[in-house]
Amino acid sequence: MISRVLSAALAEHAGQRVTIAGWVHRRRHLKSVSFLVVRDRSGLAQVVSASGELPAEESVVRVTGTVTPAGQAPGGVELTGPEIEVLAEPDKAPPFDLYRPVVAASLPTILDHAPVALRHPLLRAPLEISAASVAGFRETLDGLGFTEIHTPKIVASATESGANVFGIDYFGRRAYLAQSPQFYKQTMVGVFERVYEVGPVFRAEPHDTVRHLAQYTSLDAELGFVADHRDVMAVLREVVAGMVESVRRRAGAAVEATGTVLPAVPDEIPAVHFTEAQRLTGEDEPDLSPAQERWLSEWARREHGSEFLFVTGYPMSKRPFYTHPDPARPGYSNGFDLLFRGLELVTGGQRLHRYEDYVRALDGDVEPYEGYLQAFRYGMPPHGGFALGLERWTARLTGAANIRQATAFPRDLHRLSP
Ligand code: AMO
Repeated sequence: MISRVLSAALAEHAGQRVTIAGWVHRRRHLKSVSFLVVRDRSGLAQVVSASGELPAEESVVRVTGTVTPAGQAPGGVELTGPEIEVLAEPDKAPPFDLYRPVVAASLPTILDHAPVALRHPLLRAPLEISAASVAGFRETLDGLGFTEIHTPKIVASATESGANVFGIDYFGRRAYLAQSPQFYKQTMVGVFERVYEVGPVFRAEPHDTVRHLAQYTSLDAELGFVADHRDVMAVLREVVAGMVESVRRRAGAAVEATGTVLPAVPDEIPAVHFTEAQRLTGEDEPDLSPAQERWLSEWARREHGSEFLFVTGYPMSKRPFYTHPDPARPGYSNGFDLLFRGLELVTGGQRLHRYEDYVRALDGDVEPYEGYLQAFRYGMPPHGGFALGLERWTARLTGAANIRQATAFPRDLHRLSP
């Protein structure tokens, strides 16, 4: 259970009458006395009442009582002589007992009842870790001179590939839900040099897996004046370290509750070239399979003591058209992935930055991309960037088996509500 205790704060008011407000977490009747445990955003507090009549679990209450030392209570104090005001009564009981330390419900039951299930401290904890991670992402990039941007999620063309894009009707025209802020973040490098975005992206994923969502939160960054992809990887290393540090600082109780083991981020994250990754795994497919990613992660842990591994130099044929080729190795790119605990967590790389290179990459078919390509017609610096999938990060960090445990309201092949 969350170890933070609301009554620890109450201890500073021993002997005084105080008012707290929250939800009835648990009620318990003994022979002559009843106990009410109240939960608020900071933790739990025990209330002792002589009355046998107590509001039901998940009632919203305001309680005024005297702070009294009590060895057995969480935080060493309880409220006695309470006046209890019920602000809202629940219509029915929660789908499972929220006060039990272990969650006695299946994932579908939890997801179907998310608005109430997520009140369980253990189910809420990954969301706290996620929030702390985003704070660390922003903090690190703000410190490096990046500007936060907000780009449209209703767009005119696919960015990553046409295959997994959702089409929508936009006032009678064909439009799409953005698969990535890719084009816009590149464009904004021409304005700010260094930009980032935290926002939803949409992927019409036809696969029902534990690592894919149809909507997820993408942590994107893009920066100008890079020598090549290695400058981007160096920024990514800082970002990941900042996220881990922020989780440690801001979400300590959630880390403890979930048994999360925070990774060490090496000063230099080990990197292997794609061809070397193929040689190591003894495969020669043009992309890495999930099994290869797991194997490589294990290898990095064994050989380099690192839970992170960069794979660089993916074949050009497997990367989107905006990818910059490796000038030294024809057919290979300056694109990379970052693997974390067996899974692809980040994709990034250096991009093309000259207009004529885009015309060539698109085989002259520039018309659908006219808006985006304006940036390149008016001069763009060599640049690159990356995108980190927030839910994958949170799931990997907390050891959740399913990405759906790392978001409040997952969207997938089957799920559209709540
Ligand atoms: P990519 O398509 O590889 O790259 O996505 C980047 C990262 O997003 C996460 N991710 C997903 N998470 C949950 N569900 C999904 N369906 C899903 N698909 C991807 C992964 C992945 O590494 N524009 C490029 C990024 C760039 O080059 O800057 C892009 O979107 O963690």
